[in-house]
Amino acid sequence: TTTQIIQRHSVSHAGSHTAPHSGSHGHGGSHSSSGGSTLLGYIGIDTIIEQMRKKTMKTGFDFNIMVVGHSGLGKSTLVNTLFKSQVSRRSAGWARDEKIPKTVEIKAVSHVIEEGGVKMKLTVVDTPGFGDQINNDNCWEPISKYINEQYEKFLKEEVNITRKKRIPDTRVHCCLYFISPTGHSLRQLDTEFMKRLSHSVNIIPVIAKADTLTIEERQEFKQRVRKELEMSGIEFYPQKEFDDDMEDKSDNDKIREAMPFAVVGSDKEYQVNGKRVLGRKTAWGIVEVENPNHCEFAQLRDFLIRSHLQDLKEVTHNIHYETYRAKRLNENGGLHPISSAETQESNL
Ligand SMILES: Nc1nc2c(ncn2[C@@H]2O[C@H](COP(=O)(O)OP(=O)(O)O)[C@@H](O)[C@H]2O)c(=O)[nH]1
Ligand SMILES: [Mg+2]
Repeated sequence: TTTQIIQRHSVSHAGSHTAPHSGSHGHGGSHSSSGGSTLLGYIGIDTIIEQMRKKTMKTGFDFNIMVVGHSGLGKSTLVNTLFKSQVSRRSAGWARDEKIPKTVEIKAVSHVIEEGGVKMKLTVVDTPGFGDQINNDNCWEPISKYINEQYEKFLKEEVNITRKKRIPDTRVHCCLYFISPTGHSLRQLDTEFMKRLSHSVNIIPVIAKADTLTIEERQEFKQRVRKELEMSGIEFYPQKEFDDDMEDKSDNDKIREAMPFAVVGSDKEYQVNGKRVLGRKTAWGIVEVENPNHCEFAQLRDFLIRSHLQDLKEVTHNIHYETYRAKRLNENGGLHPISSAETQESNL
């Protein structure tokens, strides 16, 4: 990480005339050891990381996940699992034994989760049973509408003459699509939905209720689903075309080969080997939701939160939102801002 350096420990780095906010060099143990460049001494470019860290700590960030799929596939349960698992075990105020009601409308639930001083507002958008009607022809429409409404809200804030310093972000950063664990193939509705929405949102397919398949069936099914998605030309997240470099590509290839993650959800805790774990109790034992030998929930969670959260947000902003924005501004006949009266009206 060091630049071309002559090791000079006494460099009096730019600390004195950096940001007007005082104390910005309090943390910077890193710069004194990195020395200075040959001609200029230490400039302090590397402190941008620390500066960004501080900003993020102060403002926090939004992260929005949506779940979609046939009713009864365990969407609401998985939402609870996410909130109850390591992601949020420490967050207070989560009612322990709430019964999950049948979801009847698109509903967003938010929790602010704090870890290491960083606040994340995690919102999960639960959608009602999708494909429950006899005629499912247009059942992706309300979901597509919701996704676009969030883009529209963001756009209106952006083109407003008096802009907020920080626009609240309700855009859907990823859409978990639940595939029924039939062991056969995707249904037409699945491919139809993913095809239609894959260009407006990051779609992450998952195999629901994976505990109903044997290990072998699971592997076979995963392979078949991947093949079918490929044949239908469906690009799920992480999309190959957005891999930035070879390192990205090789990391993402591994993930793509492991997808769709076969997950199990539960909001009940059991005692296993002296530890409390989230699990499903069956006549032959407990399926531990967060145990990587039992299912791929932990992998999915780590993928969403630990490795790809920032990228999900960036792809949403730079690709999906950008596409929406370009289309809208074209329709609007150029860049003239939408009047504030109009904005207010539509916010009602
Ligand atoms: N076997 C199994 N059952 C599950 C799983 N997740 C949820 N269920 C059960 O499936 C039923 C429907 O769950 P729910 O979360 O309401 O599904 P939703 O309609 O997709 O929101 C409930 O009885 C859950 O307890 C799972 O991973 N495996
Ligand atoms: Mg539900």
